[in-house]
Amino acid sequence: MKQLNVGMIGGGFMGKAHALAYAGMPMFFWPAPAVPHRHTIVDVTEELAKNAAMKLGFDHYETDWRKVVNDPEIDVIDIVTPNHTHAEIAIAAAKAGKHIICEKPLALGAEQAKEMLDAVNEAGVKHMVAFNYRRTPAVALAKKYIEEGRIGKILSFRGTYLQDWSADPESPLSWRFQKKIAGSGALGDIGTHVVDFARYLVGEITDVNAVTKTWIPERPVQTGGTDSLGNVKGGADVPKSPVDVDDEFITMVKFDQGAIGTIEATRNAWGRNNYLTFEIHGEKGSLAFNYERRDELQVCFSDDPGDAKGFRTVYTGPNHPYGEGLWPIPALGIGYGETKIIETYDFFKSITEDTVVSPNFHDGYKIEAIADAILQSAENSQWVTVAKELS
Ligand code: NAI
Ligand code: SOE
Repeated sequence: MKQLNVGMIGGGFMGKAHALAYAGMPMFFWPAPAVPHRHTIVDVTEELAKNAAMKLGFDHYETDWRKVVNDPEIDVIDIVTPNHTHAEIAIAAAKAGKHIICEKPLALGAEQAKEMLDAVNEAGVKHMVAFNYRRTPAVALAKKYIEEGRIGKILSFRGTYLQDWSADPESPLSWRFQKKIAGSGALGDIGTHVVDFARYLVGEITDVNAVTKTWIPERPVQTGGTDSLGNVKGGADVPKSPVDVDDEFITMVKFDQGAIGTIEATRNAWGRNNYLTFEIHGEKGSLAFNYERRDELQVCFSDDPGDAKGFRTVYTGPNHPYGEGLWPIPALGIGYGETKIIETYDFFKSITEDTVVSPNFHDGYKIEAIADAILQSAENSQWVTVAKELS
């Protein structure tokens, strides 16, 4: 069985999720396309890197990502660092001939994302951007129904991503609230997951008309680089600094095939946790999904008997996408980890079978262009057409 050596850059929340996926993927999908080997992990200090290596099962650790990117033993570079570092690491990794999986959002904006896309294309390496939620089996099932024409021509898409971890003004100013590190706020951090759903399920977004809001203009400065996602609060004695990104956005969208829709995201919605949803209406039926009930797809077909018409629940399991690798009875329940395991499986398959995997840097670039258009639209209070050459 082929083994691929992974060099992971960053040992925080996503470091843990991706390491779990490397360990778990062959247990779920056997024979695995290749066995991921956790070779080297990088973090910014010796202490962080050493701890991450022990905790996440890597053989080696480093504090300089450049050494790992240029290590001939490494096959795959996994970028799980804050957003402002993605481009430099990915471009260097492409030049070194490594296959790359990079966390979302791909970059700080479309211009930077294009440089990353050019670098991987020039190098001929495999590339993926980690919008893992589309690999939830219920979301992949929605895609299957749409491709089979089960809901007919799509009329509309409504997508939300609502969380509440930053609703408290004492939730600190981590890297996610700083434009120079994050690029944007709720838009880049969570709204892009919905944009990925919209493009995956419906088609290309051509026009946007948006509003953005920053509800909490300053926050206590967080100590340390890792974002505690509001689980550690600032105190009255902690100095505050300005937030220069959006807390919330809502946009209308138009799609290339004629559908219309809305996309919104906020991290200030008390009571909402990982409320990542879509509802799609077609000429012959509707589909609805909420990640907080991730084993379920709500379906309604126009030819359902009149006395049984209404949404009903399909619980995903062995008969559905990725069912062969997951649990043997519907509704045993998958978690966040399984979405990352499936992502790893598809990425490794693209490497060993030499195929194109999606979402890749091209998708990441298009999503950045849509995010840029959303910010521009909000600033100018008008419809903005996403650059034509991207479609
Ligand atoms: P985090 O704050 O938990 O961890 C980031 C880690 O990277 C920290 O340990 C930090 O010390 C390290 N780091 C920073 N600069 C570095 C450098 N130059 N070299 C090596 N290590 C460095 O952040 P988290 O939540 O893991 O986010 C990382 C990326 O993953 C972000 O782009 C974020 O948007 C994305 N993300 C994606 C999720 C998804 O569902 N797909 C979920 C959470 C985050
Ligand atoms: C914080 O909003 C966060 O960790 C995002 O960065 C992820 O992309 C999302 O999936 C979960 O929430």
